[in-house]
Amino acid sequence: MDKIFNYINGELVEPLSNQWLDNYNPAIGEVYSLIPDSTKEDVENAQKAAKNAFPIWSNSTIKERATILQRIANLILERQDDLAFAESVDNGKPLALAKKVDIPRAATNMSFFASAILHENSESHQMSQVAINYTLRKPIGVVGCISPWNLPLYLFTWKIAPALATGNTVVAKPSEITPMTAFLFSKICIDAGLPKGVLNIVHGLGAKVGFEITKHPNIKAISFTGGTLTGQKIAEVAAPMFKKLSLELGGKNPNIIFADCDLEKAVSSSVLSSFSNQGQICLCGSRIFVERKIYKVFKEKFLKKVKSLTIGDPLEKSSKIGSLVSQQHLEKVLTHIEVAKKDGGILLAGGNKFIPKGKCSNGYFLEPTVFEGLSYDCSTNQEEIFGPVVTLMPFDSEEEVLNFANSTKYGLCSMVWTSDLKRANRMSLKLDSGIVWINCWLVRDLRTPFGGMKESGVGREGGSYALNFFTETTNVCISYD
Ligand code: TXE
Repeated sequence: MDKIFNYINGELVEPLSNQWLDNYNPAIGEVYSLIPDSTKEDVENAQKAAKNAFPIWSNSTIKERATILQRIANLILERQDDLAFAESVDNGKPLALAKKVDIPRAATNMSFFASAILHENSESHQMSQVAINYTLRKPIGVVGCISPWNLPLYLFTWKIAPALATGNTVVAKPSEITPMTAFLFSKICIDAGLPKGVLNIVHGLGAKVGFEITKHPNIKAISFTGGTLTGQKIAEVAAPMFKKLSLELGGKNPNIIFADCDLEKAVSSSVLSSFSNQGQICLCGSRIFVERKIYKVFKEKFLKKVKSLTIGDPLEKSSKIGSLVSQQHLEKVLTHIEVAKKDGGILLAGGNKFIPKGKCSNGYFLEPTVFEGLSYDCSTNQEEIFGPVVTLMPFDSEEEVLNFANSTKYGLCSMVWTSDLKRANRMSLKLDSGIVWINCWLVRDLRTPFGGMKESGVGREGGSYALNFFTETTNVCISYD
């Protein structure tokens, strides 16, 4: 059985406890590797390594840091086939998706921040004849990066890249459900010549390793992506310690379709925003609101495409829908489907476990599921399901659909389909969302602010937002006298 090792002080090491956790391949429902069941002592060693590495790394030049990050990006691309295969096996997502999205984006994360740090500028403020102010941005020290299982290497590198680029040293924890690509990433860092202790990866359970990282007094900032409930737990520990916190949490995103939209484009994009990655993306549009006059035609076209989606072995090129990430998550999503039925939902597609023939017959597969006839305020339309389950609902006015859209405790992203630019701007002003996509979905410029409001999180990632999060700011005022 393959073993995954921690990456501490530049070495691949076993957990001090020599205790291991099973790592599943969700498409076949079997354990295929073991991950360290790390403890407080492993986190302590990682933190010490990061602390010892900080003076040299923080005093390196931005050119030196940019060069190493770019070398890591190049090695990700060189090994992208192995990384994509590992991601698909670990997460259950189609291999084609891992090849097209996850791994290329991980490389882009590294190269983007390798370049961003070279072009980052800071402010100065002239006080006429009195004085000049300039803003210094300095690395914080040892920082913690904790990431989820839905886009494992993509979200892991999205945090690590800006943290390293700004001269911090890192203690990172990937999800225990999808640890493999983080392990392969640690080998890439060694091969790229990242100095020992600059990045440390400690595998293990959230409530153990994640908790120890969050509460360690020498880990000065926490960048987290995951569930809202976990975000609350992290904040409870970190806030009284006055740690900087970046929390990217759940979503329940409205996908709003006006009658004057490009219908074919709206339908095709809505299939992707509903079911990509088996609906396990915080940015998925799980509530589809359609202007009444086109509701029938949209529903027909949408359902036709949904029912043609091929579910099956994620390694098969033809598979559009892979397995969910775990048995536990499959059960959670099935429970939501039962609740939707009890709430009076009319099942238009899916709703059942899917059992492929052959080697994936024990995998955690679920049919893409579509409901209509539910009220906007029922739990199915209020709670994040994080699986291939969406609801359709007609609306009659902008005011009505804004009320529906803004009714949840989340505020991550919204999609608006319309050919009326004034309406698009009006809606964007009024939607409770950190991101609004007009006539598109998941179009990403990494310089833009990324994140949500309400219970979708605190802070923004991306571009200067990430570089500013991972630095402390000093204003220096020099008198002219
Ligand atoms: O996230 P978790 P999971 C949502 C989605 C999903 C739910 C749970 O609703 O069903 O979150 O998913 C670590 N202290 N999203 O289980 O549990 C954990 O080990 C410190 C939306 O992935 O939040 C993992 O590394 N760390 C999200 C990471 O936190 C802790 C994407 C995320 O785990 C911890 C994924 C603790 N007490 C899930 N408990 C998005 N917005 O993209 C756990 N962890």
